[in-house]
Order: sequence, then C-alpha cells, then structure tokens
Amino acid sequence: MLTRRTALLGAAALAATASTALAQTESDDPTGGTVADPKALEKLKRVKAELVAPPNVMAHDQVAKGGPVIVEFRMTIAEKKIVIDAEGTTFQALTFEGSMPGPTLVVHQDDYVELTLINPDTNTMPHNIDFHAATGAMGGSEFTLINPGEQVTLRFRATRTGVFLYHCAPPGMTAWHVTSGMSGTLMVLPRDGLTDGDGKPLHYDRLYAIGEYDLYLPRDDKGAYRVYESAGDAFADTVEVMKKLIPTHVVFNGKVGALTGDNAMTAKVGETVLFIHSSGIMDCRPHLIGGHGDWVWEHGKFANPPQRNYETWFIRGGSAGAMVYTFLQPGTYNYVDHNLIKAELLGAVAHVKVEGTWNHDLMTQVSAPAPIKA
Ligand SMILES: [Cu+2]
Repeated sequence: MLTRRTALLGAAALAATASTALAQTESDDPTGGTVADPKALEKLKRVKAELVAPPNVMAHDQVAKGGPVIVEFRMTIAEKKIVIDAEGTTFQALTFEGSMPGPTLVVHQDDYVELTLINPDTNTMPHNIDFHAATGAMGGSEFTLINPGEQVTLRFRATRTGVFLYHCAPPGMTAWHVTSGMSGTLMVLPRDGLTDGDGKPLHYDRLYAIGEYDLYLPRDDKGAYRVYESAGDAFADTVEVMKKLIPTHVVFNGKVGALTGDNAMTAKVGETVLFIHSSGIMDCRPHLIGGHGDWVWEHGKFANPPQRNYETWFIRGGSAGAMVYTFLQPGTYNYVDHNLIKAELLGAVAHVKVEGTWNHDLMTQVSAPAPIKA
C-alpha cells in the first residue's frame, strides 16, 4: 500500500539518486587530487565535542590552543511532537538533537568538523545536513542523506570564520524540513579569537544561541489548529499554509516563551555577552530593548570588522549573525524581533535577566508618576 510515508521516502530517494548521479558525473572522487595528506590528518589531535541544548553553547576556548584539530560531533535527528504556545497548540517538529535550533557547534578556523549524523529507525523521514560554512557537495548535504535506521559521517575543513547556519536539505522538501525546525549554527572562531576590527581582542563572558522560526500551522474549518499524528501527516496541509508566506507563529527557540520567565537568558552587570541569532527562512530584526549592539557582525562573518552601537540589526533568512553587548544596568531585558508584530502578536520575544546594581548616572527617575500640577 502506498502510504504518505512511503510516498515521501520514495520522492526523496528519487531526487537523491538524481543529485548523486550528477555529482558522480562531474567528479568521480570529489576529494581526488587535493585530499589532505592522510598521514598528516592521522597526526591531528581528535577532540570530542560535548553539545548542549540552546540557548546554551558547548564549552570552548575563545583563543585556540595549538594547531588545527579534528573536532568530532554526533547529532541525532529527532522527529517529535511539541507544544508551541500557552494554548497547547501542537506542532510536528523535525529537529537536530531534539531542539530548535539544533546545538551550536564551535570550532576554530582550519579545524576539521567531523560530524556523525544519526537518523534512528523510529523516525519516518530521510534527512541530511547542509553546512553553510562548508565548501562543495551542496554544503555536504549530497554526502549525508540518510533514511531512518542509517548514520553517516562527514568531514570538512572550516576555512572561513563566522557564525553560519546549518540546516536539513532533503531534495524537494528542504523548506518544509527547515520550517519544521531543522536548522542550527556552527561558529568558526578566528584562531586568535574575536577582535574589534582594529586588532583589539574582544572576549565574551557568556554566549547564547537564538534561532528564530516562522511556523505555518494548518487550521480546521472552525479556525482551530489541526492536530496530526506525525510530521508526514502534517506535510501536505503545512505546505499549503507555507505557500502563502503568512506564519501563524514566529518564535525563538521553538516555542512561545522558550526564552522568557524561568527560561530567560541570564547575565550580570559588567558581563559581555555574545548573542548568535539565526533564521532559516524569514528575515528578522533582533533588538535588545534598553540595550545596544556594541559590536555587531550583522552578516555574522568575522573576516569583516564589526559595526558599532546598533539599535536593531538585520539577519537575513538563511544566515546567522553575531552581536556582542556589555550589560551596564540590571533588570529584565526584552530581546525581540523589532518587527513588533512578530514580537507582540506572534511570539518572537526572549528575556535576559541581568543582576547587579543600578547606575543612576546612566538613567534615573527624577520624579515618580504623580498627578499633573496645577
Ligand atoms: Cu530533515
């Protein structure tokens, strides 16, 4: 019997065959001729990365110790039903490691990223990964398309510095897999760490990864969000909503409130925080209310000098950007998409809770609210 599941797998398999054949016609061995000396590669130190769920980011050195290494990553793909708002709306998410965004991978320039991607047989879809930081083979997605029950290992050299998006890119279904949650970021630090563009080092005390997602949930005849048994069941209806480009939710890290209240990001007055902001599809405009972007790599690429004192910065859909701010006042800051329709009405709000003492020179309430004097 042709189920929606077999139809999906069949379509992707067909498209995959086509793309693999193309790659083989153009180059029998994509690494032939310029392959790294296997003995040199063997001598490189191997480091196992411990990934953590966003907004937190794996432990790492800001300045590299020694020469390039091979950093081994493992990511398991999880298809899961999640609740995305206070009303209990359910969403059939497709995820790297169970989170939206997937974990942020960190290496230094000229390190090798060696990722083992696992698609457990409990999943129903083929998946892969396209690293915007990688060169060739559709960002590695041609080498990594795996069906449920399969795993694959990809290695590439991180030659360019910056924060880069990665996302799932199964042929013919990329937009749907990305809007369903399959994106994350890879940060490639300069070996000497970040600088202000004039050679002065920029260190951060904390960093957070924020992924902005526009979600397209189908509704029934009465306007209620439809509930689906699996991602495959939601596919056809979801694509119809997507085609209209009107999201029903715009959220940070997978759901309304993922980064507010008890889930808020935290910092202390005097601390410098690096915020990575990524989006797979829609353009976005991060803004820290009551704060600034001291140093902003709007395009997220550290070969370019950072911009100073931004009020709002622009993250193009399909990219990641980086912002560094030193907090000067305590309080709960709203970190929003300053398309305030997305923030106030659709969910794109996060909080940063900052501890410390108030600086009355920077701002003070000269007189409290009181009746207007006659
Ligand atoms: Cu996928």
